[in-house]
Amino acid sequence: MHHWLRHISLPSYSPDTDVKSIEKFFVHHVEYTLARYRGNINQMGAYRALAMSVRDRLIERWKDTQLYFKKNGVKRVAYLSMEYLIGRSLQNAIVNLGLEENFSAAMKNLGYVLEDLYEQEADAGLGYSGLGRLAACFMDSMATMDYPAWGYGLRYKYGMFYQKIKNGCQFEYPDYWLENGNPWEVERLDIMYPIHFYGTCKMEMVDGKPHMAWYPQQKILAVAYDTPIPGYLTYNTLNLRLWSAQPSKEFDLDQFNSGDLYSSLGDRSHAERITAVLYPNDSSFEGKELRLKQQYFMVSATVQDLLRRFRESKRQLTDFPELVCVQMNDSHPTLAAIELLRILIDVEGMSYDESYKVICKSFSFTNHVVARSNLEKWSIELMEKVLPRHMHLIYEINHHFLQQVEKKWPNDQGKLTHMSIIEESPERYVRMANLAIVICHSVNGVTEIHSEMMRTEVFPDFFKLWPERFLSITNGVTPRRWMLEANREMSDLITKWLRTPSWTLNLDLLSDLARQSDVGSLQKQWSLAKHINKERLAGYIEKTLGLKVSPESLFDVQIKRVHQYKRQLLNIIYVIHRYTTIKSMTIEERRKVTPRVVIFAGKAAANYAIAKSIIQLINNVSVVINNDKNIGDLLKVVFLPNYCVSLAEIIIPAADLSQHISTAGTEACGTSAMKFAMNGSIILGTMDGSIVELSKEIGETNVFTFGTRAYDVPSRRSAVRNGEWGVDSRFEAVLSVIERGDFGSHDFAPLLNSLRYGNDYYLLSVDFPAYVEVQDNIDAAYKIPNLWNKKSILSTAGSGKFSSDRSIKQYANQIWKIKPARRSGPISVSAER
Ligand code: GPK
Repeated sequence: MHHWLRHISLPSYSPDTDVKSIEKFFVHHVEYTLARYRGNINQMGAYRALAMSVRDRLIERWKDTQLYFKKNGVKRVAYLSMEYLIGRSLQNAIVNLGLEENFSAAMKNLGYVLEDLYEQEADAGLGYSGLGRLAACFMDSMATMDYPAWGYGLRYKYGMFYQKIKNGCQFEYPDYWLENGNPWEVERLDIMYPIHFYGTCKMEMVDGKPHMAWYPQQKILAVAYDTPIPGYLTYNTLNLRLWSAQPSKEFDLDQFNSGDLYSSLGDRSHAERITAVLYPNDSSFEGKELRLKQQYFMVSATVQDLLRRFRESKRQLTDFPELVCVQMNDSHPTLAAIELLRILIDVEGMSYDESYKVICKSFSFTNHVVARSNLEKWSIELMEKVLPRHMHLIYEINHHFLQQVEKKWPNDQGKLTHMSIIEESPERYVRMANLAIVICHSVNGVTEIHSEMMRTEVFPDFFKLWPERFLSITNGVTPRRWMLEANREMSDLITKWLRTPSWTLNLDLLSDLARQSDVGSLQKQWSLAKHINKERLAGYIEKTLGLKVSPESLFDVQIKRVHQYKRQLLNIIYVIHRYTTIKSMTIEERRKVTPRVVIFAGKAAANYAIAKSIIQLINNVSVVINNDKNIGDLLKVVFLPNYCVSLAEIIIPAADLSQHISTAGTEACGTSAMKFAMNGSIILGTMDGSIVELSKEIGETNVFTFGTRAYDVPSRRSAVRNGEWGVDSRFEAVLSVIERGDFGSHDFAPLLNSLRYGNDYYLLSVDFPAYVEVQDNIDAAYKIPNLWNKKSILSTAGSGKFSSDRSIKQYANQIWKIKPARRSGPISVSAER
């Protein structure tokens, strides 16, 4: 059969890329894939036909790339993440293929506007926040730089919830992103693995040797859904394999035969529930059984897939680390290592020591957590119930590990208690980060300051035991999506002034803009580009909220998850202060005020009451200020609902100023600041996470930083706790107008109490005076266009380091030890196969 297939050629299906061919493919998909008439196709239909035409071009490259990796026997990395915050794919695919011009012309010939069709696509929101977006940027960079890599994750039916604001309050709605189909995935019913849960373990004798056998109780199938990830201007196209849960037939049949049809259908939905919905949980940890099953489901399917592919090489399993390495995005996929250990020992019959060596050589771990209390830990009771055999193995690993600790620090009970993988009291838990550090050859933080905190505060004893394991790799973002696609105006300018388009592949070239930052004509064109982006955002604000804002005002933006540590509350408290100050001014004084539009967007976890009341406060304040005729354009407050990747792409290019004001020492990195800087937005931030490195690159005088430094946080916290910190009267005045009900009758008492009576853990009251002062400096700087434009250009010029290409190169060289494997362009069908 295979033999005969070889001789079939596909003349009409070799996807040419000229305008006429694109038109033909589009019409073909309208008629044959969508089964519609060409005269009668709406925007959504046109989007789908267009996406299919793009997909055809990706699929060929994608298959060729996989074959190329296989034939060359290259070492690969598997990137494991519970989240991928992809956003939209159509524009990204067309741009990465280098075909935006041709597609645009073809669509125009057929009566469509390409950009309008982009807007039809639903975001793939399979992640909650930074960690998930990082995984998506990393996939783009791995593909672009031709690294042999695979992404693995879960195909959630419902992504990050849809946020609506009613009367100022956040409501969460399910995000059924697959409603109009997903043209970017290929369902692979041929790639399916059984995943087992629950049951018991028994010690048995096999060939005269004791052997632990697991008799699981539940079996669910993992089906692969593959998404091609195109590299930018390379033929290479990677695979993101997302697993979806499906009931196993055998399991259903038992009940079906016993006549109980309905409960067999019940099992079906029970199985499917595993990949039904993304846990909307960031930074703080919630130990639910379904989440544990999601994690194991993802890693077990992935490890089986890695082994299947490895076996094709016909090499011994002890060689596994020479062909495969596994990067774990946070501790969530740590059970992957335990699953591999289990298979090597229980199924392959390898010894514990040999198997353990294999996993240590293969696995590495990225930590994204700062506060020790947010580290992931699973109740042992739950682990023993859901994954009894894995729990045994974890005990065994811990036993060997504690012997090493004992050897290094004899009779040090404190060290044993601290470092143990098992937490004994008050309840028994598995500490996943400890487990990950023990079994991995490398563990990295995501900025310099975060990595330093890992060495000194989060895992100091592990650092003393294995200093060589600890690395720092600063996060990055992809300049393709965040500059080239989101900000065409500015990208064209950069290409013009750098006299080369190659900065999109070598972001360090941006530094040459610094030299030209004083040039008048550049400044003029630069601010014009910003203005066009601001008009676009103003249009979006008017369309969404019915509110008119002036693009002449300073656009001041804070967009990120709503969290106490990120301090949106400090921002809105300052806005209230600014409002009352303007109100008390004479007309003469008001003329000197810099008009501002303060823009917020972000979601709060559904069960995070304080964060939700911060959203309520922002919205209530916006109602009062925006309707105050007395204030007009001097101050506007905007909360844009349903923050997501595609919304960020509109907001970021339009920002004059962006705020990253977490309490120092609480944000591991914060990747949005990198996107803002690349887009010429000036940073207002605390010396935390990425801001420390951004201000070094951009120059301290070109960013606005303020507030308590990380090393002073503990002493100031204790001063606040003990009532020794004198609170600024302006701060207190704002709290009392909120209390008085000037911003609605909502009960803001819990929010206000979180700032009073020594409760101000995030030091808002402490940092407030410095924040007011730096805001004054910003107002003054905005009044001098030359100065402001120069800072804006220098922000972009200094952001070259923050390309995810640089991050991925570091991972590849320092951790994965893999090399690019670039497949050259198409080879004729007969030559290849
Ligand atoms: C950190 F611990 C976590 C988490 O569960 N989810 C998540 O998105 C974020 N993060 C950090 O909060 C950010 O500072 C960081 O930039 C991002 O991960 C990527 O490293």
